[in-house]
Amino acid sequence: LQLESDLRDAIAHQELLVNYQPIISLTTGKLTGFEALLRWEHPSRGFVSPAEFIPIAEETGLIITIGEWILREACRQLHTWQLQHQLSNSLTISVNLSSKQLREPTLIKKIEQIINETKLNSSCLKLELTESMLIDNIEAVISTMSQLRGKEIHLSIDDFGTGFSCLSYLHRFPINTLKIDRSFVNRIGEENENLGIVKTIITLAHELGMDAIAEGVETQQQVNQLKALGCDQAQGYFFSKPLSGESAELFIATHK
Ligand code: G
Ligand code: G
Ligand code: MN
Ligand code: NA
Repeated sequence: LQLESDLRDAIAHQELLVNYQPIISLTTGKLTGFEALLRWEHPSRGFVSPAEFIPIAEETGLIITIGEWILREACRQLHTWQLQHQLSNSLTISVNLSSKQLREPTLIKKIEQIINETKLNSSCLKLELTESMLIDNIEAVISTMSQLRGKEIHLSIDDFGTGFSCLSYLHRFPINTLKIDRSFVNRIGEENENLGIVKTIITLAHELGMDAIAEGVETQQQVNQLKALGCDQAQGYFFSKPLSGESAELFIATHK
Protein backbone atom coordinates (compact mmCIF):
# COMPACT_ATOMS: atom_id res chain seq x y z
CA LEU A 1 0.00 0.00 0.00
CA GLN A 2 2.89 2.30 0.70
CA LEU A 3 4.23 1.34 -2.71
CA GLU A 4 0.86 2.19 -4.24
CA SER A 5 0.75 5.67 -2.76
CA ASP A 6 4.40 6.20 -3.66
CA LEU A 7 3.60 5.20 -7.24
CA ARG A 8 0.90 7.89 -7.33
CA ASP A 9 3.61 10.49 -6.73
CA ALA A 10 6.26 8.92 -8.92
CA ILE A 11 5.45 10.89 -12.07
CA ALA A 12 5.15 14.24 -10.30
CA HIS A 13 8.40 13.58 -8.42
CA GLN A 14 10.11 12.61 -11.67
CA GLU A 15 11.09 9.19 -10.37
CA LEU A 16 10.02 7.35 -13.52
CA LEU A 17 12.41 7.01 -16.39
CA VAL A 18 12.66 5.16 -19.64
CA ASN A 19 15.34 2.70 -20.68
CA TYR A 20 15.83 1.77 -24.32
CA GLN A 21 16.84 -1.68 -25.53
CA PRO A 22 18.27 -1.82 -29.07
CA ILE A 23 16.60 -4.04 -31.67
CA ILE A 24 18.83 -5.32 -34.47
CA SER A 25 18.08 -6.52 -38.02
CA LEU A 26 19.44 -10.05 -38.49
CA THR A 27 19.70 -9.50 -42.25
CA THR A 28 21.69 -6.24 -42.18
CA GLY A 29 23.10 -6.31 -38.64
CA LYS A 30 21.92 -2.72 -38.27
CA LEU A 31 19.99 -1.02 -35.50
CA THR A 32 16.28 -0.85 -36.39
CA GLY A 33 14.94 0.73 -33.22
CA PHE A 34 14.45 0.41 -29.49
CA GLU A 35 11.99 -1.05 -27.01
CA ALA A 36 11.07 1.49 -24.33
CA LEU A 37 11.13 -0.07 -20.85
CA LEU A 38 9.82 1.67 -17.77
CA ARG A 39 12.07 2.15 -14.73
CA TRP A 40 11.18 3.51 -11.30
CA GLU A 41 13.86 4.91 -9.09
CA HIS A 42 12.19 4.94 -5.68
CA PRO A 43 13.65 7.55 -3.28
CA SER A 44 14.40 5.00 -0.54
CA ARG A 45 14.08 1.54 -2.15
CA GLY A 46 16.21 2.29 -5.18
CA PHE A 47 15.17 0.70 -8.47
CA VAL A 48 11.84 -1.11 -8.28
CA SER A 49 11.30 -3.66 -11.05
CA PRO A 50 8.39 -3.10 -13.44
CA ALA A 51 7.49 -6.73 -12.75
CA GLU A 52 6.70 -5.49 -9.23
CA PHE A 53 5.02 -2.15 -9.89
CA ILE A 54 3.23 -2.66 -13.24
CA PRO A 55 0.74 -5.09 -11.61
CA ILE A 56 0.04 -2.46 -8.92
CA ALA A 57 -0.34 0.20 -11.60
CA GLU A 58 -2.79 -2.05 -13.43
CA GLU A 59 -4.89 -2.84 -10.33
CA THR A 60 -5.15 0.79 -9.30
CA GLY A 61 -5.70 2.19 -12.79
CA LEU A 62 -2.51 4.24 -12.46
CA ILE A 63 -1.30 2.43 -15.58
CA ILE A 64 -3.45 4.81 -17.66
CA THR A 65 -1.47 7.85 -16.52
CA ILE A 66 1.87 6.04 -16.44
CA GLY A 67 1.25 4.42 -19.83
CA GLU A 68 0.46 7.78 -21.38
CA TRP A 69 3.56 9.26 -19.80
CA ILE A 70 5.94 6.61 -21.22
CA LEU A 71 4.29 6.81 -24.65
CA ARG A 72 4.82 10.56 -24.80
CA GLU A 73 8.35 10.32 -23.41
CA ALA A 74 9.37 7.54 -25.83
CA CYS A 75 7.90 9.30 -28.89
CA ARG A 76 9.49 12.61 -27.89
CA GLN A 77 12.86 10.91 -27.37
CA LEU A 78 12.89 9.11 -30.73
CA HIS A 79 11.88 12.28 -32.58
CA THR A 80 14.70 14.18 -30.86
CA TRP A 81 17.22 11.50 -31.91
CA GLN A 82 15.87 11.52 -35.47
CA LEU A 83 16.48 15.26 -35.70
CA GLN A 84 19.89 15.18 -34.01
CA HIS A 85 21.22 12.32 -36.10
CA GLN A 86 19.35 13.10 -39.34
CA LEU A 87 17.72 9.70 -39.26
CA SER A 88 14.57 10.66 -41.21
CA ASN A 89 12.19 7.85 -40.27
CA SER A 90 14.62 4.99 -40.12
CA LEU A 91 14.34 3.98 -36.45
CA THR A 92 11.28 2.75 -34.56
CA ILE A 93 10.23 2.91 -30.93
CA SER A 94 8.29 0.02 -29.36
CA VAL A 95 6.11 0.73 -26.34
CA ASN A 96 4.37 -1.90 -24.17
CA LEU A 97 0.63 -1.42 -23.68
CA SER A 98 -1.33 -2.92 -20.80
CA SER A 99 -4.79 -4.41 -21.28
CA LYS A 100 -6.40 -1.52 -19.38
CA GLN A 101 -4.89 0.91 -21.87
CA LEU A 102 -6.08 -1.12 -24.86
CA ARG A 103 -9.62 -1.06 -23.48
CA GLU A 104 -9.62 2.60 -22.64
CA PRO A 105 -12.12 4.46 -24.88
CA THR A 106 -9.86 7.49 -25.32
CA LEU A 107 -6.70 5.50 -26.24
CA ILE A 108 -6.79 6.39 -29.96
CA LYS A 109 -7.37 10.06 -29.23
CA LYS A 110 -4.53 10.18 -26.73
CA ILE A 111 -2.10 8.50 -29.11
CA GLU A 112 -3.16 10.87 -31.88
CA GLN A 113 -2.47 13.77 -29.53
CA ILE A 114 0.96 12.40 -28.57
CA ILE A 115 1.89 11.88 -32.24
CA ASN A 116 0.85 15.45 -33.08
CA GLU A 117 2.56 16.90 -30.04
CA THR A 118 5.88 15.09 -30.46
CA LYS A 119 5.83 15.30 -34.30
CA LEU A 120 6.96 11.68 -34.56
CA ASN A 121 5.96 9.94 -37.79
CA SER A 122 3.30 7.46 -36.67
CA SER A 123 4.88 4.63 -38.70
CA CYS A 124 7.86 4.84 -36.33
CA LEU A 125 5.69 3.84 -33.36
CA LYS A 126 5.19 0.17 -32.52
CA LEU A 127 2.84 -0.94 -29.77
CA GLU A 128 3.44 -4.25 -27.97
CA LEU A 129 0.43 -6.24 -26.80
CA THR A 130 0.34 -9.67 -25.18
CA GLU A 131 -1.74 -12.64 -26.29
CA SER A 132 -3.92 -12.54 -23.17
CA MET A 133 -5.12 -9.07 -24.19
CA LEU A 134 -6.62 -10.51 -27.38
CA ILE A 135 -8.94 -13.11 -25.90
CA ASP A 136 -11.79 -11.08 -24.39
CA ASN A 137 -14.09 -8.98 -26.47
CA ILE A 138 -12.35 -9.85 -29.72
CA GLU A 139 -14.43 -7.58 -31.95
CA ALA A 140 -13.70 -4.49 -29.84
CA VAL A 141 -9.99 -5.33 -29.76
CA ILE A 142 -9.90 -5.83 -33.54
CA SER A 143 -11.66 -2.49 -34.01
CA THR A 144 -9.13 -0.65 -31.81
CA MET A 145 -6.22 -2.38 -33.52
CA SER A 146 -7.61 -1.53 -36.97
CA GLN A 147 -7.90 2.13 -36.02
CA LEU A 148 -4.26 2.11 -34.88
CA ARG A 149 -3.18 0.39 -38.12
CA GLY A 150 -5.20 3.01 -40.01
CA LYS A 151 -2.78 5.54 -38.54
CA GLU A 152 0.16 3.40 -39.70
CA ILE A 153 1.13 2.49 -36.14
CA HIS A 154 2.72 -0.98 -36.03
CA LEU A 155 1.39 -3.68 -33.73
CA SER A 156 3.44 -6.49 -32.17
CA ILE A 157 2.53 -9.45 -30.02
CA ASP A 158 4.97 -9.61 -27.11
CA ASP A 159 6.08 -12.81 -25.32
CA PHE A 160 4.54 -14.83 -28.16
CA GLY A 161 4.06 -18.50 -27.32
CA THR A 162 3.63 -18.09 -23.57
CA GLY A 163 0.01 -16.95 -23.50
CA PHE A 164 -3.05 -18.90 -24.40
CA SER A 165 -3.00 -17.92 -28.02
CA CYS A 166 -5.90 -18.88 -30.14
CA LEU A 167 -4.12 -19.73 -33.37
CA SER A 168 -7.39 -19.94 -35.29
CA TYR A 169 -8.02 -16.25 -34.55
CA LEU A 170 -4.51 -14.92 -35.03
CA HIS A 171 -5.03 -14.05 -38.70
CA ARG A 172 -8.02 -11.88 -37.81
CA PHE A 173 -5.90 -9.40 -35.87
CA PRO A 174 -4.02 -6.75 -37.88
CA ILE A 175 -0.65 -7.65 -36.37
CA ASN A 176 2.71 -6.80 -37.96
CA THR A 177 5.16 -8.64 -35.72
CA LEU A 178 5.44 -11.66 -33.45
CA LYS A 179 8.05 -11.31 -30.71
CA ILE A 180 9.27 -14.76 -29.72
CA ASP A 181 9.41 -15.03 -25.95
CA ARG A 182 12.88 -15.27 -24.49
CA SER A 183 12.09 -18.53 -22.68
CA PHE A 184 12.16 -20.25 -26.10
CA VAL A 185 15.12 -18.32 -27.47
CA ASN A 186 17.13 -18.98 -24.32
CA ARG A 187 17.58 -22.65 -24.93
CA ILE A 188 18.11 -22.92 -28.68
CA GLY A 189 21.86 -22.59 -28.13
CA GLU A 190 23.48 -25.82 -27.10
CA GLU A 191 20.70 -28.31 -26.60
CA ASN A 192 18.55 -27.23 -29.53
CA GLU A 193 15.73 -27.88 -27.12
CA ASN A 194 13.38 -25.18 -28.32
CA LEU A 195 14.62 -24.95 -31.88
CA GLY A 196 11.44 -26.54 -33.22
CA ILE A 197 9.21 -24.08 -31.40
CA VAL A 198 11.23 -21.07 -32.52
CA LYS A 199 11.29 -22.35 -36.10
CA THR A 200 7.52 -22.85 -36.01
CA ILE A 201 6.81 -19.35 -34.69
CA ILE A 202 9.02 -17.80 -37.40
CA THR A 203 7.22 -19.84 -40.09
CA LEU A 204 3.83 -18.93 -38.61
CA ALA A 205 4.71 -15.23 -38.62
CA HIS A 206 5.86 -15.34 -42.23
CA GLU A 207 2.86 -17.39 -43.37
CA LEU A 208 0.61 -14.72 -41.88
CA GLY A 209 2.56 -11.89 -43.51
CA MET A 210 4.16 -10.81 -40.24
CA ASP A 211 7.78 -10.56 -39.23
CA ALA A 212 9.49 -12.23 -36.28
CA ILE A 213 11.66 -10.71 -33.57
CA ALA A 214 13.58 -12.96 -31.18
CA GLU A 215 13.81 -11.68 -27.61
CA GLY A 216 16.41 -12.49 -24.99
CA VAL A 217 19.20 -13.28 -27.45
CA GLU A 218 22.36 -13.77 -25.39
CA THR A 219 24.90 -15.68 -27.53
CA GLN A 220 26.48 -15.64 -30.99
CA GLN A 221 25.33 -19.23 -31.43
CA GLN A 222 21.72 -18.15 -30.93
CA VAL A 223 22.22 -15.36 -33.46
CA ASN A 224 23.55 -17.85 -36.02
CA GLN A 225 20.68 -20.24 -35.50
CA LEU A 226 18.07 -17.49 -35.67
CA LYS A 227 19.61 -16.21 -38.90
CA ALA A 228 19.53 -19.70 -40.36
CA LEU A 229 15.85 -19.95 -39.45
CA GLY A 230 15.10 -16.67 -41.24
CA CYS A 231 14.24 -14.68 -38.12
CA ASP A 232 14.02 -11.00 -39.08
CA GLN A 233 15.22 -9.13 -36.00
CA ALA A 234 16.56 -9.73 -32.52
CA GLN A 235 17.03 -8.06 -29.18
CA GLY A 236 18.81 -9.21 -26.05
CA TYR A 237 21.90 -8.89 -23.91
CA PHE A 238 24.10 -10.19 -26.76
CA PHE A 239 23.51 -6.88 -28.55
CA SER A 240 22.79 -4.67 -25.56
CA LYS A 241 20.96 -4.52 -22.26
CA PRO A 242 18.31 -1.80 -21.88
CA LEU A 243 20.15 1.56 -21.91
CA SER A 244 19.63 4.98 -20.39
CA GLY A 245 18.59 7.65 -22.89
CA GLU A 246 22.13 8.97 -22.97
CA SER A 247 23.71 5.59 -23.63
CA ALA A 248 21.08 4.79 -26.24
CA GLU A 249 22.01 7.95 -28.10
CA LEU A 250 25.65 6.85 -28.06
CA PHE A 251 24.51 3.46 -29.41
CA ILE A 252 22.80 5.26 -32.30
CA ALA A 253 25.86 7.32 -33.02
CA THR A 254 28.09 4.23 -33.19
CA HIS A 255 25.67 1.96 -35.07
CA LYS A 256 24.21 4.11 -37.83
O1 G B 1 12.52 -4.47 -18.30
P1 G B 1 12.07 -5.59 -17.43
O2 G B 1 12.50 -6.99 -17.71
O3 G B 1 12.35 -5.30 -16.01
O4 G B 1 10.45 -5.60 -17.57
C1 G B 1 9.67 -6.46 -16.83
C2 G B 1 8.28 -6.48 -17.40
O5 G B 1 7.67 -5.18 -17.34
C3 G B 1 8.23 -6.91 -18.86
O6 G B 1 7.23 -7.88 -19.01
C4 G B 1 7.85 -5.67 -19.60
O7 G B 1 7.05 -5.96 -20.74
C5 G B 1 7.08 -4.87 -18.57
N1 G B 1 7.17 -3.44 -18.87
C6 G B 1 8.27 -2.68 -18.94
N2 G B 1 7.96 -1.41 -19.28
C7 G B 1 6.61 -1.37 -19.43
C8 G B 1 5.67 -0.35 -19.78
O8 G B 1 6.01 0.81 -20.06
N3 G B 1 4.36 -0.68 -19.82
C9 G B 1 3.92 -1.94 -19.54
N4 G B 1 2.60 -2.19 -19.59
N5 G B 1 4.77 -2.94 -19.21
C10 G B 1 6.10 -2.66 -19.16
O1 G C 1 8.00 -8.74 -21.48
P1 G C 1 8.98 -7.89 -22.23
O2 G C 1 9.51 -8.59 -23.44
O3 G C 1 8.52 -6.50 -22.56
O4 G C 1 10.23 -7.75 -21.24
C1 G C 1 11.43 -7.28 -21.63
C2 G C 1 12.38 -7.57 -20.50
O5 G C 1 13.33 -8.58 -20.85
C3 G C 1 13.14 -6.36 -20.13
O6 G C 1 12.88 -6.06 -18.80
C4 G C 1 14.58 -6.71 -20.26
O7 G C 1 15.34 -6.24 -19.17
C5 G C 1 14.58 -8.23 -20.32
N1 G C 1 15.62 -8.69 -21.23
C6 G C 1 16.01 -8.10 -22.36
N2 G C 1 17.01 -8.81 -22.98
C7 G C 1 17.25 -9.89 -22.20
C8 G C 1 18.17 -10.97 -22.31
O8 G C 1 18.93 -11.12 -23.27
N3 G C 1 18.13 -11.90 -21.32
C9 G C 1 17.29 -11.80 -20.27
N4 G C 1 17.33 -12.75 -19.33
N5 G C 1 16.40 -10.77 -20.13
C10 G C 1 16.37 -9.82 -21.09
MN1 MN D 1 7.96 -6.01 -24.59
NA1 NA E 1 8.75 -10.24 -24.09
